[in-house]
Amino acid sequence: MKILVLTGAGISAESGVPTFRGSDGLWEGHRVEQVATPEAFHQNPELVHKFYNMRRRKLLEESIKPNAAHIALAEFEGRHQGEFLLVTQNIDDLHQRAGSRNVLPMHGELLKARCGLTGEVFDWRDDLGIDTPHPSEPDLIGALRPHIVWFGEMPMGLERIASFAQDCDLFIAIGTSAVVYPAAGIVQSTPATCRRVEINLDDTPQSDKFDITIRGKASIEVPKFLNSLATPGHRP
Ligand code: BV8
Repeated sequence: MKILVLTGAGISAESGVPTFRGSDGLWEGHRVEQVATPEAFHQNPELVHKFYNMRRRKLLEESIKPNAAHIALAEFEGRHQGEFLLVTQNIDDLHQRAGSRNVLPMHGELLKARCGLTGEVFDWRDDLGIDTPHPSEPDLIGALRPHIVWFGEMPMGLERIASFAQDCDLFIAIGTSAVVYPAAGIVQSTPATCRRVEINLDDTPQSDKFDITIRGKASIEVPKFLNSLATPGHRP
């Protein structure tokens, strides 16, 4: 069985990482959609760096760790015989820390920085600023940006996602409000034969595209659902 999983901020909520729309999508009075854009970065790089520095520091706090949903996905992947791809919209590293291997962070990664000139990507756990020197060219100042896909920018791995989705047998969307495209449209690129399962606290604009909608917390419902798949002869 070829399985595609798509996760959003809701899977990390119980780990203490704030969601976007649960916090009404505001940050210090700014709409996230206004801060997470190349235009905002061009006009006010300090503000945008501050936004991501704050989130990077939070992610690196001792208390922030994978929850039962992240762990269940990693364990399921380890047991699964068929193809498995975990696409996440999240920029945290909780799936990776839980042990998931085939992770595709389609909106980038908070713990990485990218050189705006060369496109080089670096692991990055410190603050970033307009005065941050390039790791391999110290006299090149201010060339680094967060390795994040902003609104209006092309998400990562779209071709791989599309080709995986077109013949997958099971698609599971977990903890996403399904309002951001093209991520929200992935469900519609799965074949008619694919079983589509949505695990979320609330209904979403895409809920009617799913065969099964499970309402509840990811840390409870994801392990429960994945265990049900492990039951011999279970057809989701
Ligand atoms: C693109 C990184 C072109 C940044 C993110 C005008 C101008 C430009 C573009 C557009 C435009 N109008 C529309 C667009 C397209 C735009 C878009 O969709 N906008 C929306 C707002 C309408 N999309 C883009 O710009 C994308 N790029 O279109 O480029 C293109 C496209 C294709 C091909 C070529 C070119 C780029 C979008 C990526 C933006 N970057 N993140 C950062 O993180 O700072 S998006 C950001 O919001 C997150 O990464 C996340 O992906 C996204 C959605 O959030 P969710 O993950 O769903 O989280 P949310 O809080 O919304 O929902 C949480 C859900 O969990 C809720 O339903 C809740 O009920 C549930 N939940 C909560 N707790 C739990 C739970 N469920 C279970 N258990 C719990 N405990």
